[in-house]
Amino acid sequence: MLLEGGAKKVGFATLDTMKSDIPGTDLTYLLPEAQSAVGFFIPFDKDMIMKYLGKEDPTIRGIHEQENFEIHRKIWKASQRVKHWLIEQGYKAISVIPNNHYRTDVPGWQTSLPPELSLRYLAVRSGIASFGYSGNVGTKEYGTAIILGGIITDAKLKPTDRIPESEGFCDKCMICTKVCAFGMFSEDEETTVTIGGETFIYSKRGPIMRCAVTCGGANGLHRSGKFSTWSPGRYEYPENQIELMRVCQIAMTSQRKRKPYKDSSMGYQPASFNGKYNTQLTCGNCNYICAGDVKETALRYKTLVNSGCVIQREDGSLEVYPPDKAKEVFESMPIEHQKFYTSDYKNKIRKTQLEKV
Ligand code: B12
Ligand code: SF4
Ligand code: SF4
Repeated sequence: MLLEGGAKKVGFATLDTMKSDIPGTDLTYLLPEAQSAVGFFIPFDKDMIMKYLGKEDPTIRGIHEQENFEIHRKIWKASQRVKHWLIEQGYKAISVIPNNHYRTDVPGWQTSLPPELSLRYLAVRSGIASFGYSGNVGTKEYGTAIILGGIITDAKLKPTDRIPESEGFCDKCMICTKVCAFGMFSEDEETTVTIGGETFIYSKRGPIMRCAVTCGGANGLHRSGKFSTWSPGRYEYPENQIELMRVCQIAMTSQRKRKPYKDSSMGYQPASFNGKYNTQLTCGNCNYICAGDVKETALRYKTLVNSGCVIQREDGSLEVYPPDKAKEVFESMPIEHQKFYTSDYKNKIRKTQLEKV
Protein backbone atom coordinates (compact mmCIF):
# COMPACT_ATOMS: atom_id res chain seq x y z
CA MET A 1 0.00 0.00 0.00
CA LEU A 2 2.81 2.42 0.86
CA LEU A 3 4.67 1.61 -2.36
CA GLU A 4 1.44 2.21 -4.29
CA GLY A 5 1.21 5.56 -2.51
CA GLY A 6 4.63 6.66 -3.83
CA ALA A 7 7.03 5.29 -1.18
CA LYS A 8 10.38 4.04 -2.51
CA LYS A 9 11.40 1.99 0.51
CA VAL A 10 9.58 0.60 3.55
CA GLY A 11 11.09 -0.81 6.77
CA PHE A 12 10.00 -2.00 10.20
CA ALA A 13 11.17 -1.34 13.75
CA THR A 14 10.01 -2.70 17.11
CA LEU A 15 10.02 -1.57 20.74
CA ASP A 16 13.33 -3.45 21.09
CA THR A 17 15.05 -2.10 18.00
CA MET A 18 13.94 1.49 18.85
CA LYS A 19 15.02 1.20 22.50
CA SER A 20 17.19 4.14 23.60
CA ASP A 21 17.36 6.91 26.18
CA ILE A 22 16.33 9.52 23.56
CA PRO A 23 12.65 10.46 24.02
CA GLY A 24 12.23 10.89 20.24
CA THR A 25 12.49 7.11 19.75
CA ASP A 26 9.63 6.27 22.14
CA LEU A 27 6.90 4.53 20.12
CA THR A 28 4.55 4.52 23.13
CA TYR A 29 4.29 8.31 23.33
CA LEU A 30 1.77 8.37 20.45
CA LEU A 31 0.38 4.86 21.01
CA PRO A 32 0.75 3.45 24.57
CA GLU A 33 0.11 -0.14 23.31
CA ALA A 34 2.72 0.19 20.51
CA GLN A 35 4.79 -2.84 19.51
CA SER A 36 6.17 -1.79 16.11
CA ALA A 37 6.54 1.06 13.65
CA VAL A 38 6.69 1.27 9.87
CA GLY A 39 9.06 3.78 8.27
CA PHE A 40 9.02 4.90 4.63
CA PHE A 41 10.07 7.78 2.37
CA ILE A 42 9.10 9.62 -0.79
CA PRO A 43 11.85 11.43 -2.77
CA PHE A 44 11.81 14.88 -4.38
CA ASP A 45 11.93 15.20 -8.16
CA LYS A 46 15.63 15.51 -9.19
CA ASP A 47 15.01 18.02 -12.03
CA MET A 48 13.02 20.27 -9.72
CA ILE A 49 15.89 20.22 -7.19
CA MET A 50 18.28 21.59 -9.85
CA LYS A 51 15.81 24.31 -10.86
CA TYR A 52 15.25 25.27 -7.21
CA LEU A 53 18.95 25.33 -6.29
CA GLY A 54 19.82 27.18 -9.51
CA LYS A 55 17.02 29.77 -8.99
CA GLU A 56 16.21 29.22 -12.62
CA ASP A 57 13.47 31.85 -12.54
CA PRO A 58 11.60 33.61 -9.72
CA THR A 59 8.52 31.38 -10.07
CA ILE A 60 10.43 28.22 -9.07
CA ARG A 61 10.26 28.88 -5.31
CA GLY A 62 6.47 28.69 -5.27
CA ILE A 63 6.35 25.67 -7.59
CA HIS A 64 8.86 23.83 -5.44
CA GLU A 65 6.99 24.73 -2.23
CA GLN A 66 3.83 23.21 -3.71
CA GLU A 67 5.77 20.04 -4.55
CA ASN A 68 7.07 19.89 -0.98
CA PHE A 69 3.54 20.20 0.45
CA GLU A 70 2.25 17.66 -2.05
CA ILE A 71 4.83 15.07 -0.91
CA HIS A 72 3.79 15.65 2.72
CA ARG A 73 0.13 15.18 1.68
CA LYS A 74 1.02 11.94 -0.17
CA ILE A 75 2.84 10.67 2.92
CA TRP A 76 -0.16 11.43 5.11
CA LYS A 77 -2.62 9.78 2.69
CA ALA A 78 -0.47 6.63 2.36
CA SER A 79 0.00 6.41 6.17
CA GLN A 80 -3.73 6.83 6.78
CA ARG A 81 -4.55 4.08 4.26
CA VAL A 82 -2.27 1.61 6.08
CA LYS A 83 -3.53 2.80 9.48
CA HIS A 84 -7.17 2.17 8.49
CA TRP A 85 -6.27 -1.23 7.05
CA LEU A 86 -4.50 -2.25 10.28
CA ILE A 87 -7.52 -1.10 12.31
CA GLU A 88 -9.82 -3.18 10.05
CA GLN A 89 -7.60 -6.20 10.84
CA GLY A 90 -8.24 -5.60 14.57
CA TYR A 91 -5.00 -3.79 15.47
CA LYS A 92 -4.43 -0.36 16.97
CA ALA A 93 -2.56 2.05 14.70
CA ILE A 94 -1.70 5.73 14.37
CA SER A 95 -0.07 7.76 11.59
CA VAL A 96 2.79 10.10 12.52
CA ILE A 97 2.14 13.66 11.32
CA PRO A 98 5.21 14.09 9.08
CA ASN A 99 6.20 17.62 10.12
CA ASN A 100 5.34 20.79 12.07
CA HIS A 101 3.88 18.78 14.98
CA TYR A 102 5.69 18.61 18.32
CA ARG A 103 5.49 17.31 21.89
CA THR A 104 3.64 20.20 23.47
CA ASP A 105 4.01 18.53 26.92
CA VAL A 106 7.75 19.41 26.92
CA PRO A 107 8.25 22.88 28.50
CA GLY A 108 9.70 25.30 25.95
CA TRP A 109 8.68 23.05 23.03
CA GLN A 110 8.28 26.16 20.84
CA THR A 111 12.06 26.55 20.71
CA SER A 112 13.32 22.95 21.18
CA LEU A 113 10.75 21.42 18.76
CA PRO A 114 10.75 17.87 20.25
CA PRO A 115 9.20 15.39 17.80
CA GLU A 116 6.34 13.08 18.83
CA LEU A 117 8.42 10.40 17.11
CA SER A 118 11.70 11.14 15.36
CA LEU A 119 11.13 9.91 11.81
CA ARG A 120 14.89 10.11 11.14
CA TYR A 121 15.66 7.71 13.98
CA LEU A 122 12.87 5.40 12.78
CA ALA A 123 14.26 5.60 9.21
CA VAL A 124 17.84 4.72 10.14
CA ARG A 125 16.91 1.98 12.59
CA SER A 126 14.45 0.32 10.19
CA GLY A 127 17.10 0.43 7.44
CA ILE A 128 15.25 2.53 4.85
CA ALA A 129 17.99 5.19 4.97
CA SER A 130 21.21 6.09 6.79
CA PHE A 131 22.49 9.31 8.36
CA GLY A 132 24.31 11.86 6.22
CA TYR A 133 26.80 14.17 7.91
CA SER A 134 24.21 17.00 7.78
CA GLY A 135 21.88 15.02 10.04
CA ASN A 136 19.52 14.49 7.12
CA VAL A 137 19.02 10.83 6.26
CA GLY A 138 19.19 9.39 2.77
CA THR A 139 20.20 6.68 0.33
CA LYS A 140 22.71 6.19 -2.50
CA GLU A 141 19.92 6.52 -5.08
CA TYR A 142 18.14 9.63 -3.78
CA GLY A 143 20.69 11.30 -1.51
CA THR A 144 19.03 13.17 1.35
CA ALA A 145 16.29 14.82 -0.73
CA ILE A 146 13.61 12.58 0.71
CA ILE A 147 10.66 13.16 3.04
CA LEU A 148 9.90 10.59 5.72
CA GLY A 149 6.70 9.01 6.97
CA GLY A 150 5.77 6.62 9.76
CA ILE A 151 2.97 4.53 11.26
CA ILE A 152 2.90 3.07 14.79
CA THR A 153 0.91 -0.07 15.60
CA ASP A 154 0.36 -2.73 18.25
CA ALA A 155 0.79 -5.43 15.56
CA LYS A 156 4.01 -7.36 16.13
CA LEU A 157 5.97 -6.79 12.92
CA LYS A 158 9.30 -8.39 12.10
CA PRO A 159 12.08 -5.73 12.26
CA THR A 160 14.28 -4.98 9.27
CA ASP A 161 18.03 -4.40 9.68
CA ARG A 162 19.80 -1.05 9.61
CA ILE A 163 21.99 -0.22 6.62
CA PRO A 164 25.54 -1.20 7.74
CA GLU A 165 27.75 1.85 8.33
CA SER A 166 30.11 0.77 5.52
CA GLU A 167 27.20 0.73 3.03
CA GLY A 168 25.78 4.18 3.76
CA PHE A 169 25.70 6.87 1.05
CA CYS A 170 27.62 9.54 3.00
CA ASP A 171 31.29 9.81 1.99
CA LYS A 172 31.85 12.89 4.21
CA CYS A 173 32.51 15.16 1.25
CA MET A 174 31.35 17.94 3.64
CA ILE A 175 29.58 19.85 0.86
CA CYS A 176 26.44 20.05 3.00
CA THR A 177 28.35 22.07 5.62
CA LYS A 178 29.15 24.73 2.99
CA VAL A 179 25.54 25.48 2.00
CA CYS A 180 23.98 26.47 5.31
CA ALA A 181 23.91 30.28 5.45
CA PHE A 182 24.05 30.39 9.26
CA GLY A 183 26.08 27.20 9.97
CA MET A 184 23.45 25.12 11.78
CA PHE A 185 25.66 22.04 12.09
CA SER A 186 29.28 21.62 13.06
CA GLU A 187 32.02 21.04 10.48
CA ASP A 188 34.19 19.02 12.86
CA GLU A 189 32.22 17.79 15.86
CA GLU A 190 29.96 14.74 15.74
CA THR A 191 26.97 13.37 17.66
CA THR A 192 26.65 9.67 18.43
CA VAL A 193 23.29 8.08 19.23
CA THR A 194 22.63 4.46 20.17
CA ILE A 195 19.25 3.03 19.25
CA GLY A 196 18.35 -0.63 19.82
CA GLY A 197 22.05 -1.46 20.38
CA GLU A 198 23.13 0.14 17.07
CA THR A 199 25.26 3.29 16.90
CA PHE A 200 24.65 6.14 14.45
CA ILE A 201 26.87 9.17 13.87
CA TYR A 202 26.14 12.59 12.33
CA SER A 203 27.23 16.20 12.84
CA LYS A 204 26.76 17.97 16.13
CA ARG A 205 23.75 20.27 15.91
CA GLY A 206 24.17 23.98 16.57
CA PRO A 207 21.29 25.93 18.12
CA ILE A 208 18.06 25.13 16.23
CA MET A 209 17.55 28.90 15.77
CA ARG A 210 20.42 28.97 13.23
CA CYS A 211 18.18 26.94 10.95
CA ALA A 212 14.87 28.42 12.09
CA VAL A 213 15.95 31.97 11.17
CA THR A 214 17.24 30.92 7.74
CA CYS A 215 15.08 27.97 6.72
CA GLY A 216 12.18 29.92 8.27
CA GLY A 217 12.91 32.63 5.68
CA ALA A 218 13.99 35.62 7.82
CA ASN A 219 17.57 35.45 6.50
CA GLY A 220 18.84 34.28 3.12
CA LEU A 221 22.32 35.67 2.47
CA HIS A 222 25.07 33.06 2.92
CA ARG A 223 27.91 34.07 5.24
CA SER A 224 30.19 34.27 2.16
CA GLY A 225 27.90 36.91 0.61
CA LYS A 226 28.22 35.01 -2.70
CA PHE A 227 24.78 33.39 -2.87
CA SER A 228 21.51 33.26 -0.97
CA THR A 229 18.60 30.98 -0.26
CA TRP A 230 15.24 32.06 -1.71
CA SER A 231 14.91 34.52 1.19
CA PRO A 232 15.73 38.21 0.55
CA GLY A 233 16.97 38.67 4.17
CA ARG A 234 20.54 40.04 4.28
CA TYR A 235 21.80 39.66 7.85
CA GLU A 236 25.37 39.36 9.13
CA TYR A 237 26.55 35.90 10.17
CA PRO A 238 26.15 35.63 13.97
CA GLU A 239 29.41 34.34 15.47
CA ASN A 240 28.01 33.46 18.89
CA GLN A 241 24.79 32.75 20.76
CA ILE A 242 24.24 36.37 21.89
CA GLU A 243 24.67 37.63 18.33
CA LEU A 244 22.39 34.85 17.07
CA MET A 245 19.58 35.81 19.44
CA ARG A 246 19.97 39.47 18.48
CA VAL A 247 19.83 38.71 14.76
CA CYS A 248 16.87 36.34 15.25
CA GLN A 249 14.89 38.98 17.10
CA ILE A 250 15.50 41.68 14.50
CA ALA A 251 15.19 39.41 11.44
CA MET A 252 12.06 37.58 12.55
CA THR A 253 10.27 40.79 13.59
CA SER A 254 11.16 42.44 10.28
CA GLN A 255 10.13 39.36 8.31
CA ARG A 256 6.55 39.76 9.56
CA LYS A 257 6.44 43.25 8.05
CA ARG A 258 7.50 42.06 4.58
CA LYS A 259 4.97 41.41 1.85
CA PRO A 260 4.37 37.69 1.12
CA TYR A 261 6.42 36.48 -1.84
CA LYS A 262 4.33 37.12 -4.90
CA ASP A 263 4.32 33.66 -6.46
CA SER A 264 2.17 30.53 -6.60
CA SER A 265 2.50 29.36 -2.98
CA MET A 266 1.63 31.16 0.23
CA GLY A 267 3.48 28.86 2.66
CA TYR A 268 2.28 27.31 5.92
CA GLN A 269 1.72 28.31 9.54
CA PRO A 270 4.50 27.02 11.86
CA ALA A 271 3.06 25.44 15.03
CA SER A 272 5.64 27.26 17.16
CA PHE A 273 4.16 30.66 16.15
CA ASN A 274 0.71 29.48 17.35
CA GLY A 275 -0.33 29.45 13.72
CA LYS A 276 -0.26 33.28 13.70
CA TYR A 277 2.26 33.90 10.94
CA ASN A 278 2.77 32.28 7.56
CA THR A 279 6.19 30.98 6.57
CA GLN A 280 7.14 30.48 2.95
CA LEU A 281 9.88 27.87 2.36
CA THR A 282 13.16 29.35 1.19
CA CYS A 283 15.98 26.95 2.08
CA GLY A 284 16.32 23.18 2.67
CA ASN A 285 19.77 23.50 1.03
CA CYS A 286 21.42 20.86 3.25
CA ASN A 287 18.63 18.44 2.36
CA TYR A 288 18.62 19.01 -1.43
CA ILE A 289 22.35 19.41 -2.03
CA CYS A 290 23.21 15.78 -1.36
CA ALA A 291 22.42 13.52 -4.31
CA GLY A 292 23.99 10.40 -2.77
CA ASP A 293 26.51 10.46 -5.61
CA VAL A 294 29.58 12.66 -5.28
CA LYS A 295 29.62 13.99 -8.87
CA GLU A 296 25.93 14.89 -8.82
CA THR A 297 26.31 16.51 -5.37
CA ALA A 298 29.25 18.59 -6.67
CA LEU A 299 27.14 19.69 -9.66
CA ARG A 300 24.28 20.72 -7.36
CA TYR A 301 26.77 22.67 -5.21
CA LYS A 302 28.21 24.47 -8.25
CA THR A 303 24.68 25.30 -9.38
CA LEU A 304 23.74 26.72 -5.95
CA VAL A 305 26.84 28.87 -5.43
CA ASN A 306 26.40 30.37 -8.90
CA SER A 307 22.65 30.90 -8.51
CA GLY A 308 22.87 34.49 -7.27
CA CYS A 309 21.07 36.38 -4.53
CA VAL A 310 17.39 37.13 -4.09
CA ILE A 311 15.94 40.56 -3.40
CA GLN A 312 12.29 41.51 -2.84
CA ARG A 313 10.55 44.51 -4.37
CA GLU A 314 7.99 46.61 -2.47
CA ASP A 315 5.11 44.74 -4.17
CA GLY A 316 6.38 41.39 -2.85
CA SER A 317 7.89 40.07 -6.08
CA LEU A 318 11.28 38.34 -5.95
CA GLU A 319 14.18 39.06 -8.29
CA VAL A 320 17.47 37.17 -8.66
CA TYR A 321 20.81 38.85 -9.47
CA PRO A 322 24.52 38.00 -9.30
CA PRO A 323 25.78 38.88 -5.77
CA ASP A 324 27.33 42.31 -6.50
CA LYS A 325 24.40 43.43 -8.64
CA ALA A 326 21.94 42.23 -5.96
CA LYS A 327 23.78 44.35 -3.38
CA GLU A 328 23.68 47.36 -5.73
CA VAL A 329 19.97 46.96 -6.52
CA PHE A 330 19.17 46.39 -2.85
CA GLU A 331 21.09 49.49 -1.76
CA SER A 332 19.31 51.59 -4.40
CA MET A 333 15.93 50.80 -2.84
CA PRO A 334 14.39 53.22 -0.27
CA ILE A 335 15.87 52.77 3.21
CA GLU A 336 12.31 52.40 4.55
CA HIS A 337 12.15 49.19 2.43
CA GLN A 338 15.73 48.04 3.10
CA LYS A 339 15.08 47.98 6.84
CA PHE A 340 12.88 44.88 6.52
CA TYR A 341 15.88 42.87 5.25
CA THR A 342 18.99 44.05 7.09
CA SER A 343 20.08 45.38 10.48
CA ASP A 344 22.49 47.67 8.67
CA TYR A 345 19.83 50.26 7.90
CA LYS A 346 20.42 52.37 11.05
CA ASN A 347 24.02 52.94 9.92
CA LYS A 348 22.72 53.78 6.46
CA ILE A 349 20.22 56.32 7.82
CA ARG A 350 23.06 57.88 9.86
CA LYS A 351 25.32 57.95 6.78
CA THR A 352 22.60 59.56 4.63
CA GLN A 353 21.97 62.20 7.32
CA LEU A 354 25.71 62.93 7.53
CA GLU A 355 25.96 63.20 3.74
CA LYS A 356 23.06 65.69 3.73
CA VAL A 357 24.81 67.77 6.43
C1 B12 B 1 12.23 19.43 14.88
C2 B12 B 1 12.51 19.31 13.43
C3 B12 B 1 13.32 20.27 12.84
C4 B12 B 1 14.01 21.36 13.66
C5 B12 B 1 15.21 20.73 14.38
C6 B12 B 1 16.05 19.80 13.50
C7 B12 B 1 16.77 18.71 14.27
N1 B12 B 1 17.97 18.41 13.86
O1 B12 B 1 16.25 18.16 15.20
C8 B12 B 1 14.42 22.39 12.56
C9 B12 B 1 13.35 23.47 12.45
C10 B12 B 1 15.75 23.10 12.79
C11 B12 B 1 14.40 21.50 11.33
C12 B12 B 1 15.08 21.77 10.21
C13 B12 B 1 15.07 20.97 9.11
N2 B12 B 1 14.24 19.93 8.85
CO1 B12 B 1 13.09 19.16 10.16
N3 B12 B 1 12.08 18.17 11.38
C14 B12 B 1 11.97 18.26 12.66
C15 B12 B 1 11.19 17.06 13.20
C16 B12 B 1 9.81 17.52 13.63
C17 B12 B 1 11.92 16.32 14.32
C18 B12 B 1 13.45 16.26 14.14
C19 B12 B 1 14.13 15.22 14.97
O2 B12 B 1 13.91 14.04 14.81
N4 B12 B 1 14.98 15.62 15.89
C20 B12 B 1 15.70 14.64 16.69
C21 B12 B 1 17.15 14.39 16.15
C22 B12 B 1 17.28 13.77 14.78
O3 B12 B 1 17.80 15.58 16.14
P1 B12 B 1 18.89 15.88 17.23
O4 B12 B 1 18.85 17.36 17.51
O5 B12 B 1 20.16 15.35 16.77
O6 B12 B 1 18.37 15.06 18.52
C23 B12 B 1 18.87 15.29 19.79
C24 B12 B 1 17.91 16.06 20.66
O7 B12 B 1 16.93 16.71 19.88
C25 B12 B 1 17.31 15.02 21.59
N5 B12 B 1 15.94 14.59 21.22
C26 B12 B 1 15.60 13.86 20.17
N6 B12 B 1 14.28 13.60 20.19
C27 B12 B 1 13.78 14.19 21.29
C28 B12 B 1 12.49 14.25 21.81
C29 B12 B 1 12.24 14.92 22.99
C30 B12 B 1 10.87 14.92 23.55
C31 B12 B 1 13.31 15.59 23.66
C32 B12 B 1 13.06 16.32 24.93
C33 B12 B 1 14.61 15.53 23.13
C34 B12 B 1 14.83 14.83 21.96
O8 B12 B 1 18.17 13.90 21.54
C35 B12 B 1 18.98 13.91 20.39
C36 B12 B 1 20.42 13.52 20.65
O9 B12 B 1 21.06 14.47 21.46
C37 B12 B 1 11.13 16.09 11.95
C38 B12 B 1 9.79 15.34 11.78
C39 B12 B 1 9.74 14.17 12.72
N7 B12 B 1 8.65 13.97 13.39
O10 B12 B 1 10.67 13.41 12.81
C40 B12 B 1 11.45 17.01 10.78
C41 B12 B 1 12.45 16.48 9.76
C42 B12 B 1 13.64 15.97 10.50
N8 B12 B 1 12.85 17.69 9.06
C43 B12 B 1 13.15 17.48 7.83
C44 B12 B 1 13.75 18.45 6.99
C45 B12 B 1 13.76 18.14 5.51
C46 B12 B 1 14.30 19.62 7.53
C47 B12 B 1 15.08 20.70 6.81
C48 B12 B 1 15.89 20.32 5.60
C49 B12 B 1 14.19 21.91 6.51
C50 B12 B 1 13.26 21.80 5.37
N9 B12 B 1 13.37 22.65 4.39
O11 B12 B 1 12.37 20.97 5.35
C51 B12 B 1 15.98 21.19 7.97
C52 B12 B 1 17.28 20.35 8.14
C53 B12 B 1 18.11 20.74 9.36
C54 B12 B 1 19.19 19.72 9.71
N10 B12 B 1 20.36 19.76 9.05
O12 B12 B 1 18.98 18.90 10.60
C55 B12 B 1 12.88 16.05 7.42
C56 B12 B 1 14.21 15.31 7.24
C57 B12 B 1 14.24 14.40 6.06
C58 B12 B 1 15.58 13.76 5.91
N11 B12 B 1 15.87 13.34 4.71
O13 B12 B 1 16.35 13.63 6.87
C59 B12 B 1 11.99 15.52 8.62
C60 B12 B 1 12.22 14.08 9.02
C61 B12 B 1 10.51 15.73 8.20
C62 B12 B 1 10.02 14.62 7.29
N12 B12 B 1 8.83 14.14 7.53
O14 B12 B 1 10.70 14.19 6.38
N13 B12 B 1 13.64 20.36 11.53
S1 SF4 C 1 26.83 16.28 1.21
FE1 SF4 C 1 25.97 14.22 1.53
S2 SF4 C 1 27.70 12.82 1.24
FE2 SF4 C 1 28.57 14.88 1.53
S3 SF4 C 1 28.96 14.98 3.78
FE3 SF4 C 1 26.93 15.86 3.43
S4 SF4 C 1 25.50 14.17 3.73
FE4 SF4 C 1 27.55 13.27 3.44
S1 SF4 D 1 17.54 23.90 5.97
FE1 SF4 D 1 18.88 25.59 5.36
S2 SF4 D 1 19.13 26.83 7.21
FE2 SF4 D 1 18.32 24.84 7.85
S3 SF4 D 1 20.15 23.65 8.39
FE3 SF4 D 1 19.65 23.19 6.25
S4 SF4 D 1 20.89 24.63 5.05
FE4 SF4 D 1 20.84 25.38 7.17
